Amino acid sequence: MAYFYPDTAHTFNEYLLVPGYSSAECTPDRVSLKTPLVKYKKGEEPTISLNIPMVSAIMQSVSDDKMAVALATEGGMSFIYGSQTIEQEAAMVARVKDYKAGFVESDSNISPDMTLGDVVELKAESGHSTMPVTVDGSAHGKIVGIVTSRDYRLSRMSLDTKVKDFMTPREKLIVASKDTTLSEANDIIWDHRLNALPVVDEDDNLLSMVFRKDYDSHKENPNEMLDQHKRYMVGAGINTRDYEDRVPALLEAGVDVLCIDSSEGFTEWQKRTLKWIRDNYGDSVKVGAGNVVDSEGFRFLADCGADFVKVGIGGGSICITREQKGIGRGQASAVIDVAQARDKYFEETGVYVPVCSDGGIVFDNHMTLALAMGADFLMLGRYFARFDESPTARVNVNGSYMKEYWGEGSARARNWQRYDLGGKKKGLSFEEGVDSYVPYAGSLKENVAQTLTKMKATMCSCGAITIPEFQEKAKITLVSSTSIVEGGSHDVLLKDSVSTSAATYR
Ligand code: MZP
Repeated sequence: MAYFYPDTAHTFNEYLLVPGYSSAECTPDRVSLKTPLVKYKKGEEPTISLNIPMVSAIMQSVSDDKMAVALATEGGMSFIYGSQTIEQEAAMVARVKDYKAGFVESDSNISPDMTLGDVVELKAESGHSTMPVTVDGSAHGKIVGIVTSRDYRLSRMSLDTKVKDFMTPREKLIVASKDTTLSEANDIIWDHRLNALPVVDEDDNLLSMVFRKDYDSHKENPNEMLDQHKRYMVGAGINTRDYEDRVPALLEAGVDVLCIDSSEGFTEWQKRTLKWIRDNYGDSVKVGAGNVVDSEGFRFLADCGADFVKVGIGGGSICITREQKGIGRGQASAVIDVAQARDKYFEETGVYVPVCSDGGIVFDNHMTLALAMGADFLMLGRYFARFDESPTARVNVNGSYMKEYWGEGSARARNWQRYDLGGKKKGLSFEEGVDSYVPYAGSLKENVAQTLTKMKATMCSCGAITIPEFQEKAKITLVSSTSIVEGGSHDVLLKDSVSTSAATYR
């Protein structure tokens, strides 16, 4: 007879945290959100810890190199999507590893034969007043000068004046060579009182620009996830089919952590993939596995050698697996069960295998709840898809800005490897995800800062200033459906809605 779970499966929305005693030391500025990313032995430190407990989902519409740089800057990590060719994925990883913070590709470039009128137009379009002049007007052409607003006087000059007649020419420019570090570049900027420093190769081709205004912002990122060579850290998704080719290519590109991306991780295919990695690289290559939703699945993957285990089936915002196949489990119940299995495993073996709660986070407070329930970190798709840095188009839908967001199991992504589990290539026979819009929310930096402020405030309300302490002290209660209603504003007329209907009435 089938096994019946004794308890109903619950989602995050059905729980609340009950505040605990907060001492005077318990203040948000003292809260550390550092959390292990990969397994470690009792008494040892994990080789990789995240500075904030957030990673971005292994999805086409979420994690490319741009997202990876933005998130690593804030202390989290992206997992570049694996549903692309090995070469494309490795190239994205390489771009993150090659990214030099503070060195930006110039996006406002002109050629010497363009006119002052062109400069004015470009400035209005891009908002940039510093424009490198290259022979062909491209971002990497041979540099022949630079134009800043100090080079022209609109009231005295004709808009037909050629750029070459008023630019600061190459012989008067201070430039840096390609091996210059950011701190050396900043010294040059300060010593010569520059606003911008072009970086060029040995043939004088423009590589990037370093701007004075970026100097301070770089210093403002104390949480940056950097490897020992001060490069941003990045993860990447792999599948259970082409790992013998994909893994070496990603490692060659400099990837820091891998993760088997699959809708179901409790499979022989994952065991084989993990075994192949351990046989070929020992423990030097870090690889997470998943997804599972119960203790049995966790133990299986931990025994197979996973460096972390990802939890969640069917809870993703774009996921219709539960409708299509009738499988899954309420995300909160899954996290609670797996986190308990992780603690038991730690007691028995002395090995701590971090748990990642993947999917189903709707509100910021769900993230805090997931941590309280035992998750070490969170994988988020919808949350990050809304930001400027996600790879998808921003579109205007009925007067509101939206970003596109589609599931890996949608016909658009066609990531059949994620859903067929393993074996012979079968192709996507039915969809398990949808193609959708999410409300555009602006920059990652501002949104993440806001979320973390709330997270830290909640932790303080529960008397904790570290994630392990929070997990130890958190008191969590299930809530009835009426108390969920009580949790929002109720029995009042919101001013926004009143003025809207008043306006409609008029
Ligand atoms: P969410 O943060 O948008 O709620 O969920 C993101 C997670 O949903 C991903 O990390 C992945 O585990 C899962 N996912 C991605 N695509 C699909 C799908 O098409 C999906 N069904 O379930």
